[in-house]
Amino acid sequence: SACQHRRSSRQALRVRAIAEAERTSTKSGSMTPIQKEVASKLRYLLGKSKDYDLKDIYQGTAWSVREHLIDSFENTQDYWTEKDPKFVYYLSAEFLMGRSLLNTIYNLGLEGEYGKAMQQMGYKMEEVADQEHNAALGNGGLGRLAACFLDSIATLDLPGWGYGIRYQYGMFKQLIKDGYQSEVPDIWLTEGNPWEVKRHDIRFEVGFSGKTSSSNGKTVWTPAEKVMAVAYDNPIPGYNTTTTSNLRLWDAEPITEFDLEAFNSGDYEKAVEERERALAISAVLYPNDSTPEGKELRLKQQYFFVSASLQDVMTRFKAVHGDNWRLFPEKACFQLNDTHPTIAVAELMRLLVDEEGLDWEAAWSITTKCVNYTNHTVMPEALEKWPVRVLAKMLPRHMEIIEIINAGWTKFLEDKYSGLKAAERDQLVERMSIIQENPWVKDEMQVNMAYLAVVSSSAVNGVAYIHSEIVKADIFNDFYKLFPEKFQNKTNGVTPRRWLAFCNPGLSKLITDTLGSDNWITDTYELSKLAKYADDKAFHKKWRAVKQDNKARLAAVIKETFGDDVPLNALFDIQIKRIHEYKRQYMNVLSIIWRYKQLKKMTPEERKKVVPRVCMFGGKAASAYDMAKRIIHLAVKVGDLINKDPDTRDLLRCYFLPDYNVSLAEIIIPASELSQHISTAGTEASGTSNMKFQMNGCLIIGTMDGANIEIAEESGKENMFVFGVDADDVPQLRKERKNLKTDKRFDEIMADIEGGMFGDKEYFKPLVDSISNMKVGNDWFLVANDFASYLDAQEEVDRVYKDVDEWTRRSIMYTAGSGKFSSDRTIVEYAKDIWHVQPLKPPAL
Ligand code: 9GP
Repeated sequence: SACQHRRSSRQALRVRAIAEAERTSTKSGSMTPIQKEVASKLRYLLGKSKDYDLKDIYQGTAWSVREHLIDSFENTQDYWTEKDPKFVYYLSAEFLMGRSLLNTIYNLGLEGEYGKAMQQMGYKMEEVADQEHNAALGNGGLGRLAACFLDSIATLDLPGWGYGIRYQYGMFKQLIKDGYQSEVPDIWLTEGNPWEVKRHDIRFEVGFSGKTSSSNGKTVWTPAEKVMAVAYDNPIPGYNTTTTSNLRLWDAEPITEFDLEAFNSGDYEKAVEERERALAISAVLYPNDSTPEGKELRLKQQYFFVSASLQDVMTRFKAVHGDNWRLFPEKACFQLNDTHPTIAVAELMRLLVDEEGLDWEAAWSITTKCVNYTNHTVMPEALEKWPVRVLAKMLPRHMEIIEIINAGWTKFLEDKYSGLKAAERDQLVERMSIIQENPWVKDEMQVNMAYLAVVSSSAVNGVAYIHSEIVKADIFNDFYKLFPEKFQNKTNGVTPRRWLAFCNPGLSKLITDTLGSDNWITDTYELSKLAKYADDKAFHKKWRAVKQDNKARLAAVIKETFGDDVPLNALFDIQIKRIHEYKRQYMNVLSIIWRYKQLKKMTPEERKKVVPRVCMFGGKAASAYDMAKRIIHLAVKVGDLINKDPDTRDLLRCYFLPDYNVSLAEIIIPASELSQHISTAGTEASGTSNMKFQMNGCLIIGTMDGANIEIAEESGKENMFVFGVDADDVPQLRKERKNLKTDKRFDEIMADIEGGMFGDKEYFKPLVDSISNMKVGNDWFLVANDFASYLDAQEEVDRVYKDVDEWTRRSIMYTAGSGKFSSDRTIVEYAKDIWHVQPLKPPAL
């Protein structure tokens, strides 16, 4: 296109300009030290002394930043090794890091130097940063939380590392073709990754299947298959501190690269078979969120990274403390991020008993002191259960260990409840047993991983107040009654660095100028001082100007994606998150349809009074989640109709932004005015984007669910658009749903979709049936129950938006009330109440 052409010729001009500047400045010695570093990387690493494009500039810059990062990393790790403090190890199958360049530059305080160097070279830092691939080793909230936690752990100088898998392919890239989602592999490593360091010498064997035997009272496991786990370190810089921590990710490699014998005998396939099998383990992230698939490969991945991580930690411990294993809990603790790493419990027992020769009781005492578990969901399908058959085949020794743990556990329960009637006791023991019958598959026993985690952990926590209450009252109630002291709440948080300071430079500057310092970046409670300005008209003006600039930045993305100009006076209304029935994007689409129908009926005079809206969706559906994919299609088709309609297009738009990811969120969130967090009460464990929106002064329409409740407490419930049934009422309402007299507006919209207003009648039928035809679906997430009050809340949104002062006042109150939701606060609580780790700041370099 002409636009592209202009861009590339502009770029060519600039490339010539740098080459020229470099030539003359090298002579005159006027290149800044950073500029020299970048030029040197371009020349000696990428072999480019001329004709670089923007991608090359990114690479040169990133490789140069990496050197600063590694200096800080080594300094930290050496210091920690010398001091030997207690460490926390965050075991997680997902780390959704996003891009690293700007974050690293800012965290290390190098923005001045790099900014200047980029400027001299004729580039803007943002456009260079834009070249980086997103590291998408996570699905959504759970993986992004792990990334925010690492940032806070480093910023707070806490000795702690993350451990996970270096997936070859991360979260799939989402394409929207003819309005349908399609998935394309995320190829993110082909251009090299400046943010990792391969540790050729740090490698551990991980075995699978085979058999166990016993000799001299010791159990010996002889795996039939082995792979090598090789470490890749990803340094994690803290903000404004000397600490650079570590995320160690494991890559699977074959033990023998190539079977020469097979090759020589002409069997090429066999020659590479071991290699293929090994590579498959760390090949791909399972693209599920709250609905994991029970695939064997997934269990293999879980065991693979957990085993390598434990062996790694234990090797370091042994190098200093020999076999003084009693000291281990004073030096290490493990946080299980959801049930995915729970096999760690059996692996730690195996390593201590079989490999280190401890007796069972001693090993159990150590294990239970070291392990803690965070639950992130109440969705029963996401609480992993592995068939005994699968576990016994893939990890025979671990299955034996789980059986011994369960035998001890059920014996304990029988003794504890010996006073109960036999039938009642048996029922209770069966209910709480780690190994249970699968109610859906005849004669299949399964291991309930969440129960294994609860039984083996020192602490179990939920991720928002209401969620932790549900954990105690519902999903682990029997366990809670036995060990109330084990259960805690740790309300999630997000890093204010990435999610306010760096992604919203305009607001960040305004806040710093207003408060007279940037201390809020590490002490977000300072933001509460903004409340003083909530009614200050001069401040309002500046606040709104920042939002307007950010809206223009998002509008440019829409223009580039859809070719549409969106009205900048419209209310920017956002729902970005994984597509799931419980999150109710569907309900949002229905309300957009209703809005459209109303607009169509209005006279031109009436339309003049309407608040224009641009509604935006973003999010991926798990590849096998059929209903979620239908919801995406409906959102797209509704947009297709509305966005073209000359009667309404100035007043209403609907866009489904493809391939939602971290860096897109960094543009969307600062530009948002209203964001939707509308899950059925009691279903969203916490949510974390709600916190990011709040920090960026975006108003929330939401249910009393997850962290929304605490956000309302901090920023004022009266400033939020709250609607919908309460969590306590949900079970009863579900039972009564069949008899509900549905709202007329709801019925009308159902009939419209069914009647083909958006085309694809057949495709949308299951969607319509799921919430309105009680013979087919049961409206489990109570869309119909909440629809009327949702529309009321939406009307209230329009009313308040017209009152510019009131809207701005509320917006300021959101940011002012967001102090609690820094992940620094969350991590301080984990460190104090669960991990018992202390800050240890390395000396300056
Ligand atoms: O669905 C929860 C989400 O509510 C929460 O904010 C996030 C981080 O705690 O975890 C999500 N859970 C999962 O993705 C799977 O358990």
